[in-house]
Amino acid sequence: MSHGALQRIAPPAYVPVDEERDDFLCQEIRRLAAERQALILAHNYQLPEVQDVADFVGDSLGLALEAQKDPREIIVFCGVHFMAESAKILNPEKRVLLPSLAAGCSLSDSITADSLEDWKQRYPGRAVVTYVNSSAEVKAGSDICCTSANAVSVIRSLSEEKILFTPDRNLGRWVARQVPEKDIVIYDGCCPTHDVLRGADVGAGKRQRPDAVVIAHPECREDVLALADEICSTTGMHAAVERHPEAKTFLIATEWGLLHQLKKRFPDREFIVADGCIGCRLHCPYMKMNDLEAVLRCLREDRFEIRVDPEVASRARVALERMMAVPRDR
Ligand code: CIZ
Repeated sequence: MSHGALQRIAPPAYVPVDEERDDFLCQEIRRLAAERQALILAHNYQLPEVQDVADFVGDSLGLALEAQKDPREIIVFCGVHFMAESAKILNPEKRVLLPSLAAGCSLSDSITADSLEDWKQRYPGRAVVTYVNSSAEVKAGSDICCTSANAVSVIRSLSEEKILFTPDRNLGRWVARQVPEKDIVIYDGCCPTHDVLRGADVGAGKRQRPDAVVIAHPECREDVLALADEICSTTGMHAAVERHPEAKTFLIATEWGLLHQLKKRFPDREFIVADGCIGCRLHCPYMKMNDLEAVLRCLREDRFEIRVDPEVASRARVALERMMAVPRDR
């Protein structure tokens, strides 16, 4: 499909919404969640209506921590598979349900336990730092995990100078530039949703709105990051907006679901998806698989339960807990 054709696709944000049906589904979801004492968590990239029905919205680590704090035994995790797995690893005694089992992650799929072992053999003796967008098996084979909110601090916290960073090459390059004292080999994976965006797209947006502040996620390519005023995790983007009290317009280079909370929290500011087509390229199809119908089915039919092999989970937990002891970057 050509770039032009992509721009003509009706952006997902404009799919006509049946408000009456959505209201009914939301009421049913809230009623069943209360009856079953289930906690509903939604990632920042979920559909706006799913974010609105959830008890908490946040990034994957923030949601896993929320699950730890909350006494409820059932967690409905509206996110993608690796996130629900992390929540299960950190909350082994709870039932973690993922509304759509098809909600995977291309970045996470770009590295398997076997391909990690190949890389470790090619680069022996390196500390393995793995982005949380990875399976439980890959986390289990890693020394420490990181998120986009703490990757720089995690790498600085290590005594080893030689690092193997997996699986996101864009995040890895961005981190490596900030920690030049470390020798970092970077695995060749990426998030296709972020990797498709080009500097030229952001440049075009900037020419139309020269006053706009550009906020980009570090999973974006180098040419996008070069044009950004702020580079941060999804949660960090809220603080980034606060750092620009004079700015009225923001170009946001990440999955379009994030704009929902930004618009709610800063109603007097304008947020524009940096792909120039209102989220038709910065659109993660997996994140959008948990629609209201799927969330309701999940509560009604008690599916799909996430299970992690206990031995894998205990090694993955060590890598996650080592990371959690390191503060966020900012
Ligand atoms: O860790 C997360 O939730 C992801 C995928 C990105 C972010 O920046 O929050």
